[in-house]
Amino acid sequence: MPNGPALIKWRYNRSMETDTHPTVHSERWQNKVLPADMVASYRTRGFLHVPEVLTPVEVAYYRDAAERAALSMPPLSDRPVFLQLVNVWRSSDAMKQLTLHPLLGRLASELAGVPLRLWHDQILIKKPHNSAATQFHQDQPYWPHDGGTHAISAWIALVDVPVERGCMTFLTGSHRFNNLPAQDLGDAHSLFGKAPSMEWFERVTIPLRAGDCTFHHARCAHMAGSNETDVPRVAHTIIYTDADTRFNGGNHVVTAPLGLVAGEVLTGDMFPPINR
Ligand SMILES: O=C(O)CCC(=O)C(=O)O
Repeated sequence: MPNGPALIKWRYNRSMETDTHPTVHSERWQNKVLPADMVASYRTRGFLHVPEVLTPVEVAYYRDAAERAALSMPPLSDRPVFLQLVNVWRSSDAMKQLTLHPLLGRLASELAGVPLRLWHDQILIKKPHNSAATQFHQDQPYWPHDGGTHAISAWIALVDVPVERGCMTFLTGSHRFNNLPAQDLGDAHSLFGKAPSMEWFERVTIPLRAGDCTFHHARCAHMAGSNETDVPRVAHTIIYTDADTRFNGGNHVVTAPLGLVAGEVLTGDMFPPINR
């Protein structure tokens, strides 16, 4: 599908747009470690809502950059659940600033509690009136990793994401389930067929204001609803993994072109360490 015309129809009122990279970060979290109860909640439940990680000026700047990336980059997939762009930071200087954002990296490191490196990023756009939900799944089974037991994703809302626009729902405690086979995120029964007890786990749905984010553990099962609104749901995700994660030889779009050998640590320009 040609991205251009479809996306141009969605363009926003850019009254807050700035062409200059915003250097002022959210005051709410500057020079402040995450409170111990938030860290404990993440480790017990497998996910956490962190409000106001981006300022309104940052949101406008990165939303514009994400839209421009969607117009210019070939998507990895444009399937019913979402339009997916992978490793946007490698082609967009503006999005690189978000993917390597020091505040997000620091918060992720505090939650994981171990040194991290970048695994990859993604822009995930659910088009208006898209009836397809992203069904429950864990992320880790998709990845060619040995180790990486603390891998964590930041899911950043670049528009307001109420329930009706496709916010995320998490299954509390599901991050303790290891070694499940990959689940089909187009099939509502896939996860529960592989882990029947999870059907009865607490489900926590978290609407986000633009600039808020959720963090989730790579094995925390999650889904995102359909987008019933007139506005595209634009989210950016930054995926971090343990700094000592090794490549296991599996197939993945990020590692396929790199000629890695099974057993080697994911390192180098593609997987920069995150400074805490
Ligand atoms: O945004 C979505 O639709 C799903 C996101 C997701 O599965 C993830 O960030 O791991």
